[in-house]
Amino acid sequence: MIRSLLVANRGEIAVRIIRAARELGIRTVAVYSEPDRMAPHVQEADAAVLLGPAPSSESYLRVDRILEAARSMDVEAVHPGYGFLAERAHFAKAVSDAGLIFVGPDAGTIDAMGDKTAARRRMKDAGVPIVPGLVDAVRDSAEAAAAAEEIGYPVLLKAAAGGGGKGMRVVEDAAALPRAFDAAQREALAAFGDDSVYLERYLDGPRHIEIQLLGDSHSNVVHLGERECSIQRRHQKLVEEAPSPVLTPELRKAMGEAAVRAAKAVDYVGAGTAEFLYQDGDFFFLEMNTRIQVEHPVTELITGVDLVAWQLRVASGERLPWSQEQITLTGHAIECRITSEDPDQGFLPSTGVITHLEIPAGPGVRWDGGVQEGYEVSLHYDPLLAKLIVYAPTRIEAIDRMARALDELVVVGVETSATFHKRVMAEKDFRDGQLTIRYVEEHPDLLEPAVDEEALAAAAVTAALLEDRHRRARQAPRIGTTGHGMSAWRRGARPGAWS
Ligand code: MV4
Repeated sequence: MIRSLLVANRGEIAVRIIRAARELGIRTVAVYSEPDRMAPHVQEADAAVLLGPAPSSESYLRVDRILEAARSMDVEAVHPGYGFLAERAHFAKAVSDAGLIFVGPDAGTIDAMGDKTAARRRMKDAGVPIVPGLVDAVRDSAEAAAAAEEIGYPVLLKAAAGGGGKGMRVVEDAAALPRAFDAAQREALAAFGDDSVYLERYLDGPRHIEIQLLGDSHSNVVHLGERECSIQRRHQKLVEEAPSPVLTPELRKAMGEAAVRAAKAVDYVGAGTAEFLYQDGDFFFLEMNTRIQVEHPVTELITGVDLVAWQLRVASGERLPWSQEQITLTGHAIECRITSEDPDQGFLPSTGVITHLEIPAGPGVRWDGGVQEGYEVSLHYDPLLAKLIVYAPTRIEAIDRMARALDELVVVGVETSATFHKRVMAEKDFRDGQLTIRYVEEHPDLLEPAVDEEALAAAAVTAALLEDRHRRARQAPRIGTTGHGMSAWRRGARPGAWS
């Protein structure tokens, strides 16, 4: 087993990795930027090394400084987390060239999955269903037009070097193709330094469902079921859950087996995710993420498998101990990404010092956090403050548990996405499991402050009563008041509950 690990990340995922490492008896080294000097990941590691000033380009993205820290602290392995350097093949290569263990797949696998057309070709050859379309880039708009006729409109132009939605263009008909092609090429070049584009049939309103994979260095791969990630806005996921409310055991098995074929086709080692689009009983491979994902806890809760611990164990050469049949899914888990963004202002980033933080607790509640009271939220990094994850026997119980946990959460100092999440937990289509990647745009009310007329009226009455009581108390001191009036002001109080 690895005995020491450098965690090349920050925030909640760095804390998560440090926790797994400690349980395995692994010594941990954190790295940090100047403003993160007192951050939780620095405090929880056994040692910490300063990388540089706040900007990521001068700290968490500095491969040279990270490798120097690894050398000076004499660690054996490096865990990249997600984001930052996690899916940069050059980083994986630099780590192994330095004689260290990279906790993740090798540079070749990261590269193979980074090129979308090459990945599609490989997946098609491996018998993994892909969205109908091309497996090669097109040279010009005439070639694109010919392909589009064959695929059938609407089609979607995508950047071959892409991912994450950049350089994507929906094309409704042949007349719109030439301009869309030029725009997609330009955007692909700007975003990825490569103007190659290809096309697929456009799916209108599918679900985003992904399969968690684990592979070891002895050619074993298992899947750990799916996560439903349809609730997103501008390619940022907001709520994830496991299992998906739509998958039958048969579909889960078919999708899981396809994902395992995908992983085996690239000799996958470590934790990875196969992303699919799902529509009307059909599923299509989209891309493979060669990292631990933000939403991994929902899978951990329904499988009982510690994914980060297993990343470290397979990186140490251990064998996965399960056959596929031994992986079972129990109960339901939901995750809300608590970000420093204001849902009532179009998810505008919010900054400031967190002056007060009350973390939800109680049965079935998990908090994967990366901030504490006194922490200053800036614009330098991703707005994810923490993940609130709940587990319950059934989906509806998990939703009600999440609503309860969100009511317990208090963050003072920055606005958070929690107001949005509360609205989602109460929304009918969500509760019915009616989800597509267009869920947020199709429910614009979720992005507006809900005026609760009843609560407003109750608050006004309470204020009047308190004022009246206060006046009487002044006039006739020492006449007993119950003091119960104030309890009406507790968080999440419902009108009627205190009358
Ligand atoms: C699609 C699609 C519809 N049809 N491909 C967006 C990011 C990139 N990874 C793939 N994406 C999509 N590909 C076809 N053929 C719709 C999306 C898409 C999407 C996919 C997953 C999660 C959220 C999304 C939001 C908008 C569009």
